Amino acid sequence: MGFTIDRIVLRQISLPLVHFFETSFGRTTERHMVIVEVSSQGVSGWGEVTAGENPFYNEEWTDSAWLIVRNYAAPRVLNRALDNAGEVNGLTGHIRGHNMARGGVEAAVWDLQARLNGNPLYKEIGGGARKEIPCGVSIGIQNSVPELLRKIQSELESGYQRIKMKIKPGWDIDVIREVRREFPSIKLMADANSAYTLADTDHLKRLDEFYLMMIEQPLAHDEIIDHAALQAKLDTPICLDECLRSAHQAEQAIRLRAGGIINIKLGRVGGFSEARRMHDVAHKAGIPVWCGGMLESGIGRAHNIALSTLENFVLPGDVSASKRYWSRDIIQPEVEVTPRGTILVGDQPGFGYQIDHDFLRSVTVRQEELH
Ligand code: OSB
Ligand code: MG
Repeated sequence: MGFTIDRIVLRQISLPLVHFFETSFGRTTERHMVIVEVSSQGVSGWGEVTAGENPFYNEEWTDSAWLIVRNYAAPRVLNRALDNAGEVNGLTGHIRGHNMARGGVEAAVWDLQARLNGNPLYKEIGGGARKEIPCGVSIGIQNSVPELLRKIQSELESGYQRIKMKIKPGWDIDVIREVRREFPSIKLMADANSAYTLADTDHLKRLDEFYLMMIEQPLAHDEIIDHAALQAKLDTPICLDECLRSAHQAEQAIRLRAGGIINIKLGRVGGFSEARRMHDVAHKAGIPVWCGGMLESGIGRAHNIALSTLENFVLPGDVSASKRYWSRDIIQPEVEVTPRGTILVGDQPGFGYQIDHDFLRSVTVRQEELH
């Protein structure tokens, strides 16, 4: 059954992180994200734009996302008769780049469709291969090695199934050696967020000694070919993040053997339709995938949980409990993780959690309604 979106509300919210998050491109202490509410005859669907506060992970940031959603993506779906949320990707497809802004709108429309149909979101997108999502954590660069070791210890005690640590030149080999000495048998991986070049090949080769599950995006954010050259030299599998923005790029990377694993992020690829296509391409090629995170609020987190129920999301992802990020989340109940390091997938219509409207209002720093 089709539907028409008759109202879109954009909100920019601000949420302080309980602990700063540092990557090779910088430190984040407070998130500013754009939340998209799309409504049809009084029923609302919700989406989150996962862009950061600065254009450092990719070209997008909160302010660019606001303008792209308001001036380009939202008007393309507003007051248009839709047969299926799968049409949104094409309707905004002529916008160059800005996948996170497009994806925030697209995800909201999927959530709306799920609610209108009375289905859980995971079912609407063709997921449901598992009712329990295996969870890992992404741990940022810390002020000291002992602090990192303490954090890893505490996440393992919470039950998380794998540890990802951020690395950069100067915080890599020696730090990983300490981690491996302390935790010789954990599932461990490293994420460089594009901090190296092919000239660092010999240096990165030394990581093989630590039998990591994978090294994520060691080379440039827009580079596939160099990753293929590096992968040929490394035993450690390369996992691609930043450089894969579409299913087609994933196909090219697989053909070139640029990596053995793919991190799929809903925002980076522009929403569920493309995420599903990327998942299918990898699945067909025997490449496992996992769901990445962008320090999302509960809304984006709930979407990630739905995405993680697709069949080929076989590795623990970066989707973890709300309380690791926020002293209070904008959804209820908050996302919780079981002692065995999993998230249970609910069967309520839509993304499966309630919006905490009072709290949402209190963290909203700008709002605009489109008709
Ligand atoms: O590269 O996966 C990344 C956070 C911000 C930007 C990029 C990345 C990350 C994470 C955090 O690793 C994942 C999370 O806990 O949400
Ligand atoms: Mg990454």
